[in-house]
Parts: sequence; C-alpha cells; structure tokens
Amino acid sequence: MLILKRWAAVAAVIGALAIGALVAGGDTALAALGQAAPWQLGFQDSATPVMDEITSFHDFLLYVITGISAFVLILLITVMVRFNARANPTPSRITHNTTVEVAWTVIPVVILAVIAVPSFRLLFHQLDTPPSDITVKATGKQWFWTYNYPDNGKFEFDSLMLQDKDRKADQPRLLSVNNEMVVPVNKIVRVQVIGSDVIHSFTIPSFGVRIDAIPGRLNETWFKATREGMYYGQCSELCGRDHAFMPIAVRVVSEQAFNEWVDAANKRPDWKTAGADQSAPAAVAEARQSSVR
Ligand SMILES: [Cu+2]
Repeated sequence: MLILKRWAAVAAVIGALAIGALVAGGDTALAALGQAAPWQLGFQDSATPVMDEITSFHDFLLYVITGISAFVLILLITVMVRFNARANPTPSRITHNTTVEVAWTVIPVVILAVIAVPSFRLLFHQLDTPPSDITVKATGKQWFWTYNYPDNGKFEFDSLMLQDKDRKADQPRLLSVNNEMVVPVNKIVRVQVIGSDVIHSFTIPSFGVRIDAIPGRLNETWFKATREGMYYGQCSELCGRDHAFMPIAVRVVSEQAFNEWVDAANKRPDWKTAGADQSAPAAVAEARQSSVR
C-alpha cells in the first residue's frame, strides 16, 4: 500500500504541473512584448498574425497532449491497482480483441489528422510570402547583422550589440544594438536573409520568425507587425565564438516615422562606418567576461 500511496503522490504532482503549464500557456501576462521576461512561461507576446496562429496552435496541442498523458496515466494506474498479482491472482487468458485493436489504431490516426490540418495551414501561412510592401535584406556576419533596404535607397548599415556604458536605462542588456532595423507598422515586410561567412539564423520570437542565414543562398520570410514598439531576437544557429552577442533589434514605427527614417538614412553619409566603430569587440569582451562570472 505504501508503494501505491507513493505512486498516487507522484501522479498528483504530475497533474499539478500539467495544470500549471496549461494555465501558464494561456496566460501571457508574465511575458513582455518583444523580449523575454524573468520567470516567463510560454511564448513572448505575439505581434504578428503568424505568431497569433503559432500561439493558438501551441495552446491547442497542449490540450491534446495533456488529454493523452492523463489517459495513459489513468490506464497505468488502473493496471497497477486492479491487475497486480495480489489483487488479481488468476489472470485472464485473452490475447486478442478486435474492437480494442481497431480502436487503438483508428483513434490515434484521427488525432494525428486533427493535428495535421492546422499544422499544415500554419506552415503554409509562414512560408507563402504575400505581396510585400517593403523588403529588408539581413546579412548574418561573424558576429553582427548588416541590413539594407533594396527598395528604399542605397544605404546599408551594420547592427552591433551595445556596450553596457552606451546603454540607456530602457535598453535591455545583450539585446540592444547601435543601429536598429526599422520597419513600418501594419505593412507586410519581406525579409531576405543570407549569411556571409557561416550559417546564422534570423529569429524574432514575437513575430514568429526564424530562418537560417546560409552563405550562398538567399532565404526569404515575412512578417506584418501589428503593434509599434521594440522587438528583440538573437542569432539562433551556433555560429562561432560570439554567437551569443549578435542580437537582432527591430523597431516598429508608424508609416510616417518610417518614411522620415528612410529619408534621414539616405542622407546619412557615415552609415557604413557607424557599425565598424570598433565598439563591438569591446562590448563582446565585456559581455563575455560578465557571463563567465
Ligand atoms: Cu550567428
């Protein structure tokens, strides 16, 4: 009986954890917009239609797997309690049951089909770039990102992680950069992604965007940010020594502010050198020092 009690305690803990995860998955109050928050559970708040879809698909799957896990747990406990050698000394000799065999084949197939339909719909939504309003090209380099806007002028700039001494109070550590990628709100932004040396990965969790930056291959993704603000991501493909120190920072602004930014960017003569001001190696050395500690 002691063993049974222990198992019951384990089951209770697992059940409590599952319910906790379920509640946390649906409650995004803990998550901040555009960046991770301490003790966050679940995704960052969504800022694009694709991320809305990812979030609801995730929540749906959580219900499915919780149901399956609970069902299997109940079966296991029933077997342990009712059919152990003491409770059931003369076991049944049945080896086949057609109804049960058909059920345990058909029901999982139905569950997989129910999962597959929204899954493929989401994949299609992510990978099928709609006609875009603007195009941004992001080039992953060891270890920073270079952006240019092929439809908006000839300017190009490097985006490097900020040193602690250059950071303002509202700029998060290890995520803020000297030159942010700027895009207009409620516009479809096509992002062309490429690597110039090794494979990097362009990732913005709040946008539901993640795509590899591969040398010699122009990858493409898209997003439509529906809320203004700052959104952060990080290179998500291990790319070498300073992989952890090449954040992605996107500022979503009104269309008017975006047009003003483009005008200013086109007039700025020192863009190319703005990133190459050698602040990056120092910032990285500093960050590496303090993360080792
Ligand atoms: Cu990288």
